[in-house]
Amino acid sequence: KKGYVMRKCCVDANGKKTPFGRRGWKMFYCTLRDLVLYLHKDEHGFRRSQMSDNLHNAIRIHHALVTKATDYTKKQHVFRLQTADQAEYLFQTSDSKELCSWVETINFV
Ligand code: I3P
Repeated sequence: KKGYVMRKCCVDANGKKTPFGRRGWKMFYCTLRDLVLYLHKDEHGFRRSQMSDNLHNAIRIHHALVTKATDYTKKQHVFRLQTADQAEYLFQTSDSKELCSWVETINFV
């Protein structure tokens, strides 16, 4: 699965709250492949990058937990991703169909 999403970092991989200045929303082209969520500036990111660059901004979703972020009311169609290494992110999708699709796809792999 692929598509544009907005991402916000909430908790870093060490389990500590992401510091102010790095908590903003940012747009990414997101590609889910082999238990990894790759985040690129646009849809050409994969083609342009070396695999080492691809992994730089990637999130491993093995043993991750994905839920609709119904408690986050500032934006619509948002899901929460909690990784095995205790990082936490919010992702805003374009509509409710996309939201369900991302949540189901990530939970299914
Ligand atoms: C953050 C940015 C986020 C905001 C966050 C700010 O600032 O304004 O949009 O989250 O608030 O810290 P910065 O870009 O300087 O990191 P919301 O959109 O959810 O309000 P937060 O610290 O309450 O998460």
